[in-house]
Amino acid sequence: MKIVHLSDTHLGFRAYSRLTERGINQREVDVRVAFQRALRKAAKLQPDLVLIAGDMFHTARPSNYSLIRAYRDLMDFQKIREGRPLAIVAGNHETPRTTGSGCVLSLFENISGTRCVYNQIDAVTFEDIHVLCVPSRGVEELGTTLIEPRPEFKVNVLMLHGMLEGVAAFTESSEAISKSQILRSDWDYIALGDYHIHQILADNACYSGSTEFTSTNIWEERETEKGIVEYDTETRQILFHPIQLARRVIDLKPIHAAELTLQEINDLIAQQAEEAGVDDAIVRQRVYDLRHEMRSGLDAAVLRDLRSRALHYQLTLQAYRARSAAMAEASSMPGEERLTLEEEWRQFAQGYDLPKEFDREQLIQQGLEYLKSP
Ligand SMILES: [Mn+2]
Repeated sequence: MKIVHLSDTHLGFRAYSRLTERGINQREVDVRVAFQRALRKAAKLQPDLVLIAGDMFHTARPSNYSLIRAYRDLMDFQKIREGRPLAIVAGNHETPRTTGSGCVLSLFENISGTRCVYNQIDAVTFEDIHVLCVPSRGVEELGTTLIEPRPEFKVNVLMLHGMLEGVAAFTESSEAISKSQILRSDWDYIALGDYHIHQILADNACYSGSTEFTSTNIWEERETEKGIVEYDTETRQILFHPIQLARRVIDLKPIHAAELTLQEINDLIAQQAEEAGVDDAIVRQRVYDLRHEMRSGLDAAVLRDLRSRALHYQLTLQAYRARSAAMAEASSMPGEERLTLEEEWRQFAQGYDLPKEFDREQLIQQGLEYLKSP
């Protein structure tokens, strides 16, 4: 039997300030395009079962733009598939804080062949297929629930939205889900969601990863591909299919400014951007060890031009600090890259739960202004 597994499409995600001609946030359109491409690829593979492992939506109350299009896209998808099984679990992003307010996913159960699980651990069945679903809200029940295949079904699938222990460095061991409870070879397949980087955990288990760059720190996943997973329960083979993204995410080489003149720094900023080609891309340029008095000498015209051409051009400045030799050595160790205050603020603000009427990018810029002022 053939399964297609996708996850973390984050429909309704918004970032940066650029709007389309119709006034929709450009990134909100980008994630929708990625969703469509993922579904198109999935339909071509003609799977018997499709799994969406959580965070289909970025928020519990997505905009009408994203909600209506997601509904249409899945209607079309299921029409092409003639109503073959589609199971969706809720991730943390689309789960409302209280159960009483209902979940947006319940709407999608009106589409033929579609079953959604959002409140608790629950199984959905399609004839001889059994899909045990653990939505985000069900994770805390794991300790008291038996998670195992049901032999009376021909195919047994486990779908879970949550972080398993050891998957990412930032997972607190107290919050992580025990691997031994979830990863068992007697499942025909284990579809995981929540972690945005595609990761294979066993021959029958993986995170498909997100379909666009939507996490709080997109820079840590910039080298990875986005896509969907195809799985064959007979051969137990995981096959990753990348999807083409709407725009590039470019992390330019950091400029180490301590020994450079202002002219050299400005030239490097312009030159690196030119070589990479920043038009319509999401770009970060880090400048390390910049002396305070040089800040105001950065070429405003060049930066203005880059900011207007890129979808987002982020200049991250780290102030020069006189360091002891030991500290300098420690900070140049590979893998150890401290965030600047600006980066930390940006990360925090990207993930912060904001009331709808606030423009996140404006808030971030405002915060950055405050950090700049003496
Ligand atoms: Mn997610």
